[in-house]
Amino acid sequence: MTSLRIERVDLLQLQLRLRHPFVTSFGPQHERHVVLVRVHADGVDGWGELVAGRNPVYSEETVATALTVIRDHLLVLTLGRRVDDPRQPASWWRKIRGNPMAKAAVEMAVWDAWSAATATPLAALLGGSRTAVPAGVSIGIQDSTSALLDRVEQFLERGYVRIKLKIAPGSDVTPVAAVRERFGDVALMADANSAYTLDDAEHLAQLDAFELTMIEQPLAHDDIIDHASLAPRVRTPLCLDESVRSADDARRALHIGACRIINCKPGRLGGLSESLALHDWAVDAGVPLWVGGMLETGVGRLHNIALASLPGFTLPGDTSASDRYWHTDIIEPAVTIAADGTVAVPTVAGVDAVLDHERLQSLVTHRASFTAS
Ligand code: OSB
Ligand code: MG
Repeated sequence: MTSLRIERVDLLQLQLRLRHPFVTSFGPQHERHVVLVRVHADGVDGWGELVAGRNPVYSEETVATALTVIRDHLLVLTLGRRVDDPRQPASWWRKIRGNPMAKAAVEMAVWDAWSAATATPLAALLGGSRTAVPAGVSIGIQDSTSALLDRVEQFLERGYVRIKLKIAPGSDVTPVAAVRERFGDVALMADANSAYTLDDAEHLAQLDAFELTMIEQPLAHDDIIDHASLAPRVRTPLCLDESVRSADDARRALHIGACRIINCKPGRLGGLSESLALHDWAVDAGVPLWVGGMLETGVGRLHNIALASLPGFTLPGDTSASDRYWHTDIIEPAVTIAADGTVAVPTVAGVDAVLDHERLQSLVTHRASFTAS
């Protein structure tokens, strides 16, 4: 039986420019401040990626708060301990409230170390069976409808099978109508990132004309009650992202009719263990699920794709290729789209084997190491 002692944790910070600015209802984003977590345990290295932003706009977590929580609270409960099941770290940290992205960054590194130590691909460890998952893409708000149509066309040409459009007041019905009109019955959805209120119910109902598979998180980031009031006023299914932070949150949201679909992001849920709990609940409850993204580098991207191989992820997610955001990824080979519009589920056991270590070293701006005393 495998057992790993967590001997050292390294935090590596890097700053990466996006190929194109990514514009959402939060505003434009030009770069990502990435923190990679390396867990060194019994001779193997496992990697995790912090998905918190520089600014607390998607959730209250930031790179700075997550670094503090990891250093001062998670690592003291982690270093020197033995893992004989990668579900354990999440339980060690249960008394630490919130801070799911900080937890996920470390927890996913432990899963990845487990994958390397047992020579088992992460997808297999998690119970995934698919060998490829559909490629979906999230498209930011563009300056004009013609720019948006060009962008959608490029992604469809590259093979993406589902298009998600970011919307916000002033950029919603018109661009969605234009994309539907131009590209026929392409699988289409919209993500509002909390930009509306219940007063906008009639306006949002105008989107019903375009047969979207869902509207993601139209209302407040921490709300389910108003979403439950909105749901019967629109025909389009609602999906929750920001306001579901645990499998229990999902159960409560479904119970009151706040959503019909859930976006599963391991960073928002505190890691892969909670993602599995959400997955298993969703399968039981018959709730469609998909894997979201947070503009990950190859590290988090491979983890997300492995997760998406589970049977309960019944809808295409924001599982895009490396070149969606990066000129050069920090993994080699990068994630690419196959001719059939899918991305391959990684068969490698541990991200370390595909990390471009040289390139990574050249990008790191700050590093810190913590060892078991
Ligand atoms: O709401 O799903 C979101 C990116 C950053 C923060 C929040 C979200 C997103 C995306 C992009 O939509 C998903 C991706 O392509 O990684
Ligand atoms: Mg979202």
